[in-house]
Amino acid sequence: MSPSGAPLRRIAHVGRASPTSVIPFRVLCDHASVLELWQAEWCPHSHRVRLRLTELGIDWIARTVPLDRDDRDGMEAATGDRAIPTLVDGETVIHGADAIIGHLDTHRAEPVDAARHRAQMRAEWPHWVELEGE
Ligand SMILES: N[C@@H](CCC(=O)N[C@@H](CS)C(=O)NCC(=O)O)C(=O)O
Repeated sequence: MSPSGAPLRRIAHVGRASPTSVIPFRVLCDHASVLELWQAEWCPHSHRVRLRLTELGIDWIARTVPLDRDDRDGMEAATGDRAIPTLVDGETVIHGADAIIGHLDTHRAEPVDAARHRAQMRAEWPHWVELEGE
């Protein structure tokens, strides 16, 4: 059972050992302090934020926005803006990749393997270096 009393969904893991110490999705969603990132896969600024979240080892919820800003009434109601990326961290709403990354770096400690995540990105996807540099 989750804290809200809703039954947890059973998840079948195919081809891999079950992960340990993973927060079930329902529990994550019930957690008031979970970060929400309003973003899109095609947005390079969103991508920078997602990489930093990965480096910091942070679980977060993806809010995928409609393509057209005119269709983002739900986002504006939730965040006060229609531009991506936008991060909601509790009562705080941060707009723009640099401001979001600055916020994360101010409030979250960098785990020891953060640099390895960064290096892995450059190794797996060299185009990242063209976009962002070394
Ligand atoms: N200075 C902002 C620029 C963000 C930006 O240009 N976002 C693009 C998408 S990648 C955008 O707003 N496109 C219009 C939209 O769909 O919201 C940042 O660094 O995050």
